[in-house]
Amino acid sequence: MTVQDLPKVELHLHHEGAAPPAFIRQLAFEKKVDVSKVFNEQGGYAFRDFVHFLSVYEAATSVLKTPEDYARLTTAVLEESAANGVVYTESFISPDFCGGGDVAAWQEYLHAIQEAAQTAEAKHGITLRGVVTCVRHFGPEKAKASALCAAETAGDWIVGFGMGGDEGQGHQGDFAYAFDMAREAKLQLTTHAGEFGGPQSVREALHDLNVARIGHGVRSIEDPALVQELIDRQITLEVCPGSNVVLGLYPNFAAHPIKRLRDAGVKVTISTDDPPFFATTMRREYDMLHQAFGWDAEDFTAMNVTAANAAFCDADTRKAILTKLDPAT
Ligand code: MCF
Ligand code: ZN
Repeated sequence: MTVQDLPKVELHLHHEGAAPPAFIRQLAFEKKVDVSKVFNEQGGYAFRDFVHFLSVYEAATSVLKTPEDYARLTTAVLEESAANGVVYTESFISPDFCGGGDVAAWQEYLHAIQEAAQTAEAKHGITLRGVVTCVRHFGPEKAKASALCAAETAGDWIVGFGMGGDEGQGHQGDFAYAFDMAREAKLQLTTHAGEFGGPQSVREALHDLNVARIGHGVRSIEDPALVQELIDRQITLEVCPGSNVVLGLYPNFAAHPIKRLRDAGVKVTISTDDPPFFATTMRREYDMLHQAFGWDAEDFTAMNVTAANAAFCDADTRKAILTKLDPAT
């Protein structure tokens, strides 16, 4: 058995960002939407840089128009994740794309997604939970509408609230109202920081939003006092090495700070972010990390246990995941 075959926990996956290109092309064909600008000549997603990636993401997402489309997307995404050995995943789902921030419409999308997830769980043994995610460059008002959708549907399945998008726009604290609403609804919190925003954005995430996890967070390595704060506060980083390499943060896996963060004592976990956009899969991430750092099955299992312990799910679900990671427990 290679490290690629291990059962895996993935905490950072954008629902639309995991859409196989062929799936988006098929929906575009059915709905007569022109998505030619979204793809390169090889049929993969085409983007020049981070800001262009965000607009290509939104253009690809524009073909997803109904709850039924999201049910089909969920089936396609979970089939791919299960084929990569993922046993538990939390995906980022945005009311902005699923009903435009309207609570009743959001509930319909959510119902369709959950139903597809239930079928996938029965078929492939993969468990999905949802993290409602606002989009930073859509601004604080839209984030409040997303937080209301999140609060109205919080429970065993919608387990968290988070934020992605362009870190160049505004500050984490501009979204404190939305995060406070989500916290009051007993949702657990994460936000993208320390990717393009640098260490200061991680400090803002910790101090202004009081999140338990950070999406990426890798640029914390540039600030030793911040690394110590992550350790002291037991913050878990949702690290997506392949995404960081493709978006140009680091030239290759060997230069990625995930090992230095882990060696320092920070809780790190491994995810793909938007796998087809970054030409990656969970199996490939494990393979590349094994090659770059020599990590073995024991290392990866330890990081999967860290991920299971940082998952936003309930205690019974967590226990079931931990058993899958190590049947001896
Ligand atoms: O993690 C990557 C890169 N950094 C920031 N944001 C995103 C990433 N992938 C998707 N996103 C954002 C993007 O703005 O999340 C939103 C997209 O619109 C979707 S959340 C369901
Ligand atoms: Zn992300």
